[in-house]
Amino acid sequence: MNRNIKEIVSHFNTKGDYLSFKKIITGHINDSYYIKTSSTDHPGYFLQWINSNIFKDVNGLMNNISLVTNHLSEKLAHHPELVFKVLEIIPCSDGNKYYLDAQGQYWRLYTFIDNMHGYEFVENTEIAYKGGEAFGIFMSLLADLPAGRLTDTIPDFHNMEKRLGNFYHSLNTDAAGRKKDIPSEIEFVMSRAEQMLLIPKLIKEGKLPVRITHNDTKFNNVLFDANDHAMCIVDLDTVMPGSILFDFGDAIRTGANTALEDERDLSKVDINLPIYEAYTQGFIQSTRQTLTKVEIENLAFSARFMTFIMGLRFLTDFLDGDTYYRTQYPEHNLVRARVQFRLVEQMEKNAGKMQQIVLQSLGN
Ligand code: GN1
Ligand code: MG
Repeated sequence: MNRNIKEIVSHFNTKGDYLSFKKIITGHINDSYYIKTSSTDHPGYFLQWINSNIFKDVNGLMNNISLVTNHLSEKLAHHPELVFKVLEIIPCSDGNKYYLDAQGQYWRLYTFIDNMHGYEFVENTEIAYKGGEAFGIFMSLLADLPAGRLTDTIPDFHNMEKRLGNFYHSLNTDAAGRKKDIPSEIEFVMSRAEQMLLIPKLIKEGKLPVRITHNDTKFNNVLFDANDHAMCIVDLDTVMPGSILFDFGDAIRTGANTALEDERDLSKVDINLPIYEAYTQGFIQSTRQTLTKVEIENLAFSARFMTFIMGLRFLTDFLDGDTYYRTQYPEHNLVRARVQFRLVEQMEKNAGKMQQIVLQSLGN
């Protein structure tokens, strides 16, 4: 794809003239760039190409982000004790929230959040606590934004029934001829499929509340400042109606894994219980007023649920021939799936302790 970044940026209302760009390697879906302008008192911009093969309704998606960021800014204005930053959408010169180029590609621009860092790997329990607290605050601040105003940017995103259905379909199709390589992973999925349907069942029966949730709470989506204060929640593409369990679970999947998402040495993969405990405490601290009994009962299990669903999605994409996630080598999705499944096993072994930690954190 031919990308003229300078030309693309020229359609947005920037401060200063375009000077240069730098590609930022992050995420598996969109492409990101840092944009430097001639303005000396501006941190620059964060340009993103939005993958519209995955996000089919970019207009709805950008409306969601606009509603959410406006709501957060208003709420924070009334809560001076909460020191947070909110992503700022930079509109195009015609007022549009995104730019659709002549090749049919979608672009958006944010103010760059400078002097912040995220954690690919959570280094200590203090960081974990603050991350949990921040994601909890994010959700709590959005609690009074009517969920019906947001579009589902990816319908059935964490719907296990649908994800299992897609997996079985890909297994039957075997588009890339890879089914023969994964007998033990198929067995892993089959043996756990039924228990994983508990959460969708509770949602269907109305026993788990549907709230506005982030739905992609990788730990590195919390940005920390130089003093390690959790300052900003980023990656808002999937903020839409969902269960709080999705947000808790995905943060544990990423933050409390002793290894990275694509570690080849599975012996390094384990659940880091002290990090899990600290995250749980921080999260409960900021959500305890909101959490229902059924949510609490399933909080520990949600970590396993989200780890399983990500493993399932990586494995499905491996079967499909890597059509969804960006990969760096042919078996990358399989490596990712194996890490998730190993982590599920480790969580199974520690299920009792994980449940106990939730209960203890509520007592604090
Ligand atoms: C994708 O691109 P990134 O890293 O923000 C995916 C998430 C997965 C994640 C796995 C829209 O997120 O659901 O958890 O990869 N996002 C989408 O690392 O599918
Ligand atoms: Mg994301």
